[in-house]
Amino acid sequence: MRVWITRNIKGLQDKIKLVQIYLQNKPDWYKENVYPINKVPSLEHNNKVTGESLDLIKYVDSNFEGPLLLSDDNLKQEFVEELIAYSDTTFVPLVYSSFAKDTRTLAGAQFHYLEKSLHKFDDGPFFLNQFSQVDITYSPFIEKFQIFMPEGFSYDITTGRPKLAKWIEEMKKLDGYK
Ligand SMILES: N[C@@H](CCC(=O)N[C@@H](CS)C(=O)NCC(=O)O)C(=O)O
Repeated sequence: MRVWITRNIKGLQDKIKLVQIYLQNKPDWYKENVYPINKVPSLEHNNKVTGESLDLIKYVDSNFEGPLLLSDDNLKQEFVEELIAYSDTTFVPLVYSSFAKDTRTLAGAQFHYLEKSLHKFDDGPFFLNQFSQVDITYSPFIEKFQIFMPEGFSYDITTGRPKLAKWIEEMKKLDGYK
């Protein structure tokens, strides 16, 4: 979803073709001829196959046309890199593991971190003032947690977090994301 959104937001629907892989029944050709790691996503471009969603967001952003999804301000770009790294090392695993423990406290700390980060450059609904790679990085996870956590744990991730609520609302307005 991260790479798919990147492709759509950059208007690359005609340049990058989607190939659906059923994860419960992966075709042999995918592992044998495309991506031996046998996970999604992967992208075949210039006779080379690249994997890892976070690497691919950056790869698609810098190797294809369309609006650049990073900042030319060094301080902001540093913040972007920090937040992107945080997603897979900390945010996602800690929210998942919170489902088996003290969900409100442990997951709450992670959503609080996002709320605080959304306040850092207080000039737009996104993490930076313009839409960027960070928004893409978190979006597939937040959208699922937002639906699942009220059902599973009576926990609304946006309560007391106006920035996060606004971010979700603004994301839903983007065609490339929808
Ligand atoms: N760190 C990798 C994770 C890739 C990954 O685990 N993909 C999952 C789907 S989200 C997958 O292909 N699962 C199928 C499997 O492991 O058989 C990334 O971000 O691209």
